Amino acid sequence: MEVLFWNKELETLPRPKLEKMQFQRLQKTVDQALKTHFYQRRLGKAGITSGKDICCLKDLQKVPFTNKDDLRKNFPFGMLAVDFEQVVRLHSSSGTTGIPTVIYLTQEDLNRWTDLVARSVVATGCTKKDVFQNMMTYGLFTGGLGLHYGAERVGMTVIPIGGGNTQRQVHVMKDFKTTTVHITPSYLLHIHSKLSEYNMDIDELHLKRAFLGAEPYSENTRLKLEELYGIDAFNSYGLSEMNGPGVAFECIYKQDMHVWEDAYIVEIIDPVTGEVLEDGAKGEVVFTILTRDAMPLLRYRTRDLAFLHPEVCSCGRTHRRLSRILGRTDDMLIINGVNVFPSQIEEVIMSIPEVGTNYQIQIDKAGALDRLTVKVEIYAKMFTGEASALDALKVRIMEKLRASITINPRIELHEPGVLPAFEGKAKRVVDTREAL
Ligand code: DLL
Repeated sequence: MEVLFWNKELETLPRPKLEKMQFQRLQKTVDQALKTHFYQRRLGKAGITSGKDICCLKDLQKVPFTNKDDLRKNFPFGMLAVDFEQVVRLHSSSGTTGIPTVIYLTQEDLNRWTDLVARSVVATGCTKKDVFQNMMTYGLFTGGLGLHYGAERVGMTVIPIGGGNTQRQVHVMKDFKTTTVHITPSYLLHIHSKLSEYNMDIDELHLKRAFLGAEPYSENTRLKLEELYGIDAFNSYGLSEMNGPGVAFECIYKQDMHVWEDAYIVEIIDPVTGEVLEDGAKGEVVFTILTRDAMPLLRYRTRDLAFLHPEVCSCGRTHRRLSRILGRTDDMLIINGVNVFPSQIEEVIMSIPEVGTNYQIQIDKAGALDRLTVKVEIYAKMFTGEASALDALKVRIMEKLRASITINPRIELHEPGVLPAFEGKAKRVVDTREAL
């Protein structure tokens, strides 16, 4: 396998040099953050009034955490560190509560982000010969424009189609011989279930790779998609607060995602105590962005759970790798007292060959007790055989799930196309307990 680099020097910088660069950038970032009232107060309380108060990288631990609530409370301009006229772009998200958060970028910030995305796509083997169909939503969501500019900078042929209109997506893929797609894993699964309806065969497409991200998914889902399409699927992680995609990306070895550490300091903390954990230990991911003037964010708590690989990657990059996101501090379900992560359920059902491309997790009340139902679509051919085969499959799914999550779920088998499908981020869990 040929390892390609966008900026070999930066990507393979020896760790001592990389850490020196981080330290210098951290001091500057703290000074920049101190231009906002928010950080003047927050850092002032911790005795930090200048970047010079940070004397080594470890001193970052003196800096208090920032969280989503801080962004909401200071909406819209409370965390802006430059004159508004210097801002050339903003992105915004309206989380589940509907209170928006906003991220600002100067022209320089945008250039730096674009470069990180260019670096990410080249790490997967992309060159200007590739045709890139960007099937993420454009607009305030960062998935569309973020990848768009990075792929253009590499010189790839960009098709800015955005999300939705599945039939057209498939035709465009065929007509322009798309080699690379950027898409949520749930939407790529859904598209596969539609191919026969559009009389399209996978062999008519020229797909080589997919960048999958923006939502949690299991390793088994990746493997399934790689097999269904005959492609390499690369995990891509990011969040609007840290610009968007291009924070961490897999290289051709697909052994988890390099965090671009010249631009981000990543820490893994104990989500309860806030203590910083060693590499290899699972905890909450915390980022400090080092290359954004318009809106510096220090020690931002993502609520995503993962771990860092201490070992060096075969590609030669020195930037540490972040594991797949294993769950979120706020997505754990408590079902009759047992803790269950949706990711555990997905990992199991996607390992069962008869299971198709969509599923849903439902929790409701049956009397005083919680009831977990896992609804899965299975391939149509299963419904033409013996009813007893369906019963046996139900039992097999139930037993495999029970072995993983320790409780008995009800299993519903559905034909393809019955469960709600998603063109952007999927909503897999329907929990109606509180509504009762
Ligand atoms: O989803 C940015 C992005 C766009 C990443 C396109 C990758 C590709 P937000 O809408 O702010 O930004 O959502 C960020 O999505 O904290 C994770 O919980 C989740 N997430 C993003 N990528 C992954 C991934 C974008 N590869 C939130 N695996 C994050 C698991 C992911 N979860």
